[in-house]
Amino acid sequence: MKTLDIASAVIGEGAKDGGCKYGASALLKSGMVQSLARAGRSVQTLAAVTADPMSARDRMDVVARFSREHAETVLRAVRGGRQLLVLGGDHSCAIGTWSGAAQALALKGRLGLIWVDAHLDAHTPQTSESQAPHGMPLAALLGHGSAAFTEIFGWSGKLNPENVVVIGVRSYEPAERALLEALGVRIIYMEEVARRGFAPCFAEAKAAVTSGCAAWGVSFDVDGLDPEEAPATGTPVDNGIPLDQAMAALSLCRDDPRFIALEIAEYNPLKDFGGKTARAVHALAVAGLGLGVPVPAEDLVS
Ligand SMILES: [Mn+2]
Repeated sequence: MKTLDIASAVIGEGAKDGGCKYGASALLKSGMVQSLARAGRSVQTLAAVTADPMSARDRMDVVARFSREHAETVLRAVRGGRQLLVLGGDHSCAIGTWSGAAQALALKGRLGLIWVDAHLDAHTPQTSESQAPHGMPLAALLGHGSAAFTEIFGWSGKLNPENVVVIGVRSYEPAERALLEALGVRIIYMEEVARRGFAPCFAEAKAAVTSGCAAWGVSFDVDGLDPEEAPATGTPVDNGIPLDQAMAALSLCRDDPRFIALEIAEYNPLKDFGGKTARAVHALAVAGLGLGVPVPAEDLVS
């Protein structure tokens, strides 16, 4: 079993409400290393990468600079043969995470990605009303949007549309849907998840993102979960994925040597009174990365 590296993506500048900047440190403080160690993993915590607004021109530039540095951290970990847990951070951290993973694989083959989210995160500066970078990472990874986001490591198109599946979607703008449909990305909307269950949808997604790929990962936006169970997130949307179904699905990541990284973004500890959402995030991490029987969320301390 590989060593597990935890990468802290300390960024909130990609969102309107910057509270997610404190997500990674709060999750570590609430015992994430211990939760994973109890689940049988040997864990090492990497030096945090922190977005620095004072050295940047504007919000896009903050995210671009952060993304390049974070991508280098991920590149080193994946090249070193370690598995990764990336703790956000608003979801703009995904630009760096999956650019670094794709760069690490560049000569070995393609990267597949399951994107769990209430939103599509597929805006470009041309389509986004809010101009918030955390609404743009999936488009950027597919090669659309600001060159500062798409051209990390000097090449664009870190993900191929046929190796990306988005699940749990229930709030989006027409332009995002139009872009992803034009590219041929499979989108599993929440109504389909409600009908079929999340785990069967995730299993289908896994088959798609692993087909012909050297490695795969999961980017999990906490807002994909039902806000009854995970209220402390940047942009909650009702009627989301039940936590127990998410845990069952993520357990499909275990024991797959091609599974290189789990990213959990948009956890906002400033809204997490009582630590309920932290417990949900611990449960997701243990479900996806732990060994042995998945631990129920209520048994994880925070
Ligand atoms: Mn998102």
